[in-house]
Amino acid sequence: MSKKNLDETSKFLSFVLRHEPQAIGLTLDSEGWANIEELINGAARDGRKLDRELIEAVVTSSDKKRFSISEDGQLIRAVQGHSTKSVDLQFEQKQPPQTLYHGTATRFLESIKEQGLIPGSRHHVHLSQDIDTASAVGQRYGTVVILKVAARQMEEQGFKFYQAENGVWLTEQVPARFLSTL
Ligand code: HQG
Repeated sequence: MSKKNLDETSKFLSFVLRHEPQAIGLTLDSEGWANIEELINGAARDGRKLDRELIEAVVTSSDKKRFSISEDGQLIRAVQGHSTKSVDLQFEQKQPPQTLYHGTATRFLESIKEQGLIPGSRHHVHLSQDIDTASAVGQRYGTVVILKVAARQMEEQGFKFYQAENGVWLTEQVPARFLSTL
């Protein structure tokens, strides 16, 4: 199992389990779970050879722990990052640390200063607990800039925070007044 195969499969799983399950005729339940057999069959019809061993290797090797498999081994889901409307993960509300971080690209800054952080096509704005992670996230889009989010202050003012299984912090939006550059 090559790293290339694992990476490509991880991207494919992100695509179908977060964004477009219908692309391979897959249905997710409201908590984002897909049946692994159906996933394998749907992928096969799309010309992509998946098997349980490969799927399990992707889940175990994922640096960000993007996916989880149900206890009975029948189902798989992405733990965060969804855009598909059919899924509404019931995250538990959790008190955030004083400060969280958001890595973005300099070209988005002007718009962020006007609108604050908005989820775009995803269900939530994604925040990181440490600067290194935020930096890696921001680099995907260009010259990185790290924003500090006054998370605890937001929470005190009624904004809700959630933490996905893999540690990523989520909230609906971050108004600009809670943001500062690092
Ligand atoms: C930006 C990855 C203009 C925002 C990562 C970001 C993360 C605005 C981009 C996860 C804006 C959205 C999510 C505004 C926000 N004006 N731009 N008002 N508000 N933005 O990919 O947070 O590898 O949807 O700063 O690790 O970058 O896929 O979100 O640059 O956890 O598992 O709009 O994706 O995880 O981009 O990344 P994204 P993100 P995976």
